[in-house]
Amino acid sequence: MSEVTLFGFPRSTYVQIAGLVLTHKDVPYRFHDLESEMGGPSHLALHPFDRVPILRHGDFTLYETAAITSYVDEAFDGRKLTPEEPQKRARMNQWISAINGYYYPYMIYHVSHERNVFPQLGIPPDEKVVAHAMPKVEICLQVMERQLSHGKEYLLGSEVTLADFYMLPMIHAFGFAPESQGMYPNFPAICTWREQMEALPTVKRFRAAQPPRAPIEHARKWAVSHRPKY
Ligand SMILES: N[C@@H](CCC(=O)N[C@@H](CS)C(=O)NCC(=O)O)C(=O)O
Repeated sequence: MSEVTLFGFPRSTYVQIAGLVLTHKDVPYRFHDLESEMGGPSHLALHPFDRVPILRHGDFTLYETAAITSYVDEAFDGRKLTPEEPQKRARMNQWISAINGYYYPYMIYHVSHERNVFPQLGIPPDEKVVAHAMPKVEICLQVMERQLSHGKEYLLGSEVTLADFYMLPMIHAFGFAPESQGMYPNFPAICTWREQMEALPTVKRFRAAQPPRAPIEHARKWAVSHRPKY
């Protein structure tokens, strides 16, 4: 098999999605930590929009998590994470789009960055950013709770799909914000889903391979380059 390399920095939620999917599909891969290269020429040569993750498979290089996860699911053996049935597949894609459009921006880009990423670098949080995001986070969690109620094991029912591996890093990272402690217990179906996800051999293997949570040094520049303002 041609060599597979995942490029990114370990705490990135999107890099974790790609890592979880590679792990679930049992694809051996090498992780190239871009932390010291972020925004520099070697990174921009891989991703012209200055983001992560990037996947390399042999001489094929790909960026954007949706493209990467679909490729990994199709190109490698193992149980499919994409439903065959068009309506189920559409529902999975609806979840992925909602995660990109609402869950990531409010839970991670707004709250996690202000509560965890910036304070760990000595940058005080902007409470206005958090206050603006929290009602939207509440809606995100309500919608997810409704989807999982009636005993659904995973977002689409009894089968784990790409949508679950998209969601897990969001729920995990927001879990480090103090706001989550008051909120998560109000969403019992989400708590059960999270426990089930964390108990999957894939997730255990992935977590065991992760380095300790270190501050994201290159995020110092986010405070000036792309911090929301209210
Ligand atoms: N549309 C991209 C979004 C990826 C993304 O926003 N990644 C974040 C990390 S979670 C990033 O690269 N941020 C810029 C940086 O770290 O400087 C995808 O789906 O892959």
